[in-house]
Amino acid sequence: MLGQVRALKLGVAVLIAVAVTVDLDVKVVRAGAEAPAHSGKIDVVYRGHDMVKVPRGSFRIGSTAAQLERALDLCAREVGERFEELACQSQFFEDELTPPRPITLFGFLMDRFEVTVGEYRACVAAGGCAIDPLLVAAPEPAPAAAIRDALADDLPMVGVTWYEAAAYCKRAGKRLPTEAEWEYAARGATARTWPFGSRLYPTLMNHGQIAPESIAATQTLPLFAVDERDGQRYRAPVGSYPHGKSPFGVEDLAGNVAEWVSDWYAAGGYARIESLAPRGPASGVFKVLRGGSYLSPAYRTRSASREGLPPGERAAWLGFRCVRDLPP
Ligand SMILES: [Ca+2]
Ligand SMILES: [Ca+2]
Repeated sequence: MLGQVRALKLGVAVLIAVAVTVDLDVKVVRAGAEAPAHSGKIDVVYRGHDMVKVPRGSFRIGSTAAQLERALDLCAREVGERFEELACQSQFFEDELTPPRPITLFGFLMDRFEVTVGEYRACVAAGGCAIDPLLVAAPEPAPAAAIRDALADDLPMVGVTWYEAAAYCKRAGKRLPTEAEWEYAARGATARTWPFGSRLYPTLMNHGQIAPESIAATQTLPLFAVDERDGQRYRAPVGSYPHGKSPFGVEDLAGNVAEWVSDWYAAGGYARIESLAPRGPASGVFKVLRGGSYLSPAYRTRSASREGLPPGERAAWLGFRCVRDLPP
C-alpha cells in the first residue's frame, strides 16, 4: 500500500513537471525566431568553488509527528480547500517520519551554492562533462529575453540527469551528497524546518506556489506555478538569498532549483536507515531530490521534504551541488 501511495505522490510530481513543460514548449517555439540558435561556442567561466564546512555531528533526520502535523497544516493552507483532500494526505508525508535513533555523520565540505551554468560549462569545455544539458537547458518557462539568459553563468545549472550530476561532481574530485548529509547541512543539529529556521519567511528563498484557481480551473490536480513575491520568477543567480542560508552557511538549500542527492529513494521511509553515515538503499527506481524549486509551494521547500524522479530525467527546475569528505 505504501508503495502505491508513494508512486502516486511521485506521479503527481511528474505530472506537474509535464504540465509545466507543455506550457514551455509553446513559449519556446514562439521565442525561437528571436533567440539566436546555440552556436556551439563554449566560453570558459569558472565562478564559485566556495565550499562550506559541515562538521561531524548528529541530528534527528525527518519529521516528528508534531512536525508532520504542521507540514499538513501548511499544505492545506497553500493548496486550498479544493485540493486539500487530494494533496495533503498524511500518508504522502509519512516517508519523512523520524526514525527512533539520531543519525551521526562524518564531517564534510559542501558547495556553498548550487552548481552554476558557468561551472558546468567549464567542465564541458575541459572535456569532462556531457554537453547535452547545455543544449537542452534553454527550454525554461520564460519569455524570450529570459530564455536568452537561461545559460547565464551565475544561474544554477539545470536539465542534468542524475548521472550527469554525479559525473560532474566526480570530475571535480567531489561527489553528490547523501540524502542525510543534504538534510543535516540544511537543518543543523536542531533539525529546523527550513535552513533559516522553523518559522516560515517566504522572502528568504526563491519558491513557487500553487497555481491560482483561474489557471488551474480545468485541472484535477493542483498545478505548481512561479511566485514573484520573493523577487524572482524563475531561477535566481546563486547566492541571491544570503539571509536564507543554513546554520552552516550553505545557501539556496530551500528552493531556487531542487537538487539531486546520491541516494535511491527508500519506499519504506527511514524504517531501515543506518545510524552512522547512511547511504540509502543499494538499488531503487527513483533517485531522491531535495529542497524544492522556484515552482514549489513552501510546504515542498521544507528541508525534510522528499521527492524522487528516475535518474535519467531532466527538468528545468532541477540541479545539484557536490560535497567532499573532510580528512578524518
Ligand atoms: Ca520565486
Ligand atoms: Ca536549491
